Amino acid sequence: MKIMVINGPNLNMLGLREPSIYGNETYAALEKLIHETCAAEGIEVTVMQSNHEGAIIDAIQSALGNYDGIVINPAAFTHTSIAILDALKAVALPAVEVHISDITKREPFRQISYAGLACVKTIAGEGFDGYRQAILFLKKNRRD
Ligand code: CA2
Repeated sequence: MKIMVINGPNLNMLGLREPSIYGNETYAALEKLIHETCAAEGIEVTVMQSNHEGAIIDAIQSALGNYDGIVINPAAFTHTSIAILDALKAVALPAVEVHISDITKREPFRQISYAGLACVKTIAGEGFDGYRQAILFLKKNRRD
């Protein structure tokens, strides 16, 4: 099984600011957790982060025919990007939306998720462990 993990804008700043919301751990630590989880589960993984909406759309499109599922934290683009929603719909791969914080308990503008409309599951407020849960969910619900 092969999955793509896509992280949106500013997630590369994790651990450097706002530890009360996103914790003290760095983006490098998040990548390590994802690689370790996938290695333990026998899953091949590509992890990417971009601050650019178009690069995220290109990554989603490139998953078609090459990956079995997507884990995506579109970060702030979650709440604004119909283009990312359309890309997820276009590839129609099983996708799980992850948010480190609980977006349902934050500002009203964070409670709207466009990307989530094309995802089979949303995991929010579980910290970095949400990525591990998303990977396990994709493995368990793998389409053959
Ligand atoms: O909770 C999440 O994972 C978010 O997707 C994170 C986004 C935010 O815009 C979403 O509403 C929820 C923010 C990404 C990282 O932002 C940082 C801001 C300051 C310091 C470090 C990271």
